[in-house]
Amino acid sequence: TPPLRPFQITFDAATAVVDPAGPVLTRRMADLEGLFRDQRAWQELRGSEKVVYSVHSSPVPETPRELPQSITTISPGELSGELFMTKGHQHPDPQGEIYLGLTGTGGLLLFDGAEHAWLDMSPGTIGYIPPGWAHRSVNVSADEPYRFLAVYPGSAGHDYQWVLDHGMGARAVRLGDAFELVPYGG
Ligand code: M6P
Ligand code: ZN
Repeated sequence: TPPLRPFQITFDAATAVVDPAGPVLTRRMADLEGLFRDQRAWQELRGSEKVVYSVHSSPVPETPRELPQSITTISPGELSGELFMTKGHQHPDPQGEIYLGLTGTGGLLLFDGAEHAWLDMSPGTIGYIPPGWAHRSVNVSADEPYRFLAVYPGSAGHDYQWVLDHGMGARAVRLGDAFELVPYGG
């Protein structure tokens, strides 16, 4: 592929439309196997058409030295109290990443294998993901989508098995009008 020329990308924070557009990924319950605490409830809903989150990318490719971007939109919702979330991943090549909150309210859960951290995210917040920290996003609102822009090194990669093997250190669970973080196993 030829080197990229400088170009402008516009996005609409209200709709997640990226122009020019790259790949769009849609994740439903069936794509989130082994991640929710209540596996019985997950089994019952695994055939659901409901979109848990979608990822709209720009055309910048995931190749070394490039800086791809994507806008992720997480629907409001929960499974047995556990808030809708992304799969979460670790970068096989440990490199950092930044998230910028666009709409709604969410959280960025990070885990380095020993310690977890939680960053509240809302429009205008930059969440910094240091190298070596697995990361998952959560929508903490009961009625509004949570949307954020991600910028990451094109050679970082996505390791999803790491999260299945190590967990994320904590889970975000609805508590009345708010939420609480509970131990990953609990
Ligand atoms: C952000 C970025 C992407 C990631 C997406 C969804 O947009 O971190 O690289 O793919 O969130 O998260 P996940 O890959 O964990 O499902
Ligand atoms: Zn990442």
